[in-house]
Amino acid sequence: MPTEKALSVCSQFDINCKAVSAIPFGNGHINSTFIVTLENGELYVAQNINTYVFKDPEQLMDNVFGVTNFVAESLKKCGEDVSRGTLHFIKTKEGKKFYVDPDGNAWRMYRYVDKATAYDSAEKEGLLFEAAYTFGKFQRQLGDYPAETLYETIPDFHNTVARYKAFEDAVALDAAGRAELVSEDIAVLRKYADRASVITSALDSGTIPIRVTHNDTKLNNVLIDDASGKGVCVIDLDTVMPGSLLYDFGDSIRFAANNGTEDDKDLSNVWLNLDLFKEFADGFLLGIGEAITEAEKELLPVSVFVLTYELALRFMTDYLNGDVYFKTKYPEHNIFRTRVQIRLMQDIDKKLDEMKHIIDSL
Ligand code: GN1
Ligand code: MG
Repeated sequence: MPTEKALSVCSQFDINCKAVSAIPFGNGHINSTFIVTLENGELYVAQNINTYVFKDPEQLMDNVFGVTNFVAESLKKCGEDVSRGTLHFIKTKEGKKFYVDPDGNAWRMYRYVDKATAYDSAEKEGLLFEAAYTFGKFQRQLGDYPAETLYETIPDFHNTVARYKAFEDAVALDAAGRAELVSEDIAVLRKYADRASVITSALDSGTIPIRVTHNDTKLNNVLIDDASGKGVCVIDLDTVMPGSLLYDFGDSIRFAANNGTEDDKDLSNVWLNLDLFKEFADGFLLGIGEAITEAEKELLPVSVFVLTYELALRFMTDYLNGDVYFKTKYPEHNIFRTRVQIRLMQDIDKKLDEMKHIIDSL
């Protein structure tokens, strides 16, 4: 999305001052994000919503406003800093929650959170603990959220069984003619098919509860205060939906406790760092507070495996479909990402017992 476009849509929002510059920002794989500076020096974020991924921006933004207002109320009650403890979205001058430009692109704006950083890796001591605590706390803050009022912005988002089916469909369709090139990776993914249902069946049988969860708990979806190193707030709220605590836990670990990166070309870098696992688990459990059940606790280690497997399936599916979902920088990007997740899940599988011991020790 061109930068001039981001700048031009700002005048539609209720910000009372002219926007003078917009620059691309962040490393998200879905939406296009820009930092906007106003004439008076104030900073905002303008974001182009990816409507291929989020088919109904109206419902999406209803969720986002609902959740941010709810967290703001919860912060007020606890006497905490409302201005930084949640994102603040700005309505359009017409009072709408987003703006559709003449080309049909959907846009939203929120206040930039100053002096805080979203990290792509656990590069500072204590960072992971803070991030984990903030994600855990976010779930706690939404503990009483009326889940039935939330739209399912992406149906079956963390339904790993449905993700497996989509993967098989993509292999069968072979839309981009790539299946033969990656037949070995496909075979590896198939070997684990029976593991896809671990979380879905626990939810279906009522063994674990449905909660309002974030569902995209990458380390770079939480802001950390530059001065204090404390967690500030959770961002990227598009997938806040009814789900399982295990989704947020497993997805965080697969990203933040991977010794390598999500698109590492050197697979020998890719393994689960148990020290980071411990730091994250510690922060997350403290952030959640009393709420976690024994059955959920039991499944924490295996959730890391399932969420990693799920993302391997998703990257592979997108590779086979011709890179229509995730932003890619080169044609093999999604297959490199797939291989990282495969390598990581195989390492995780070997470390399930060690993870269990760590959880028990906390
Ligand atoms: C996407 O938007 P972003 O980059 O935070 C994706 C997540 C994946 C992640 C993998 C809505 O997250 O589910 O885990 O990429 N978000 C959506 O990096 O699909
Ligand atoms: Mg993001």
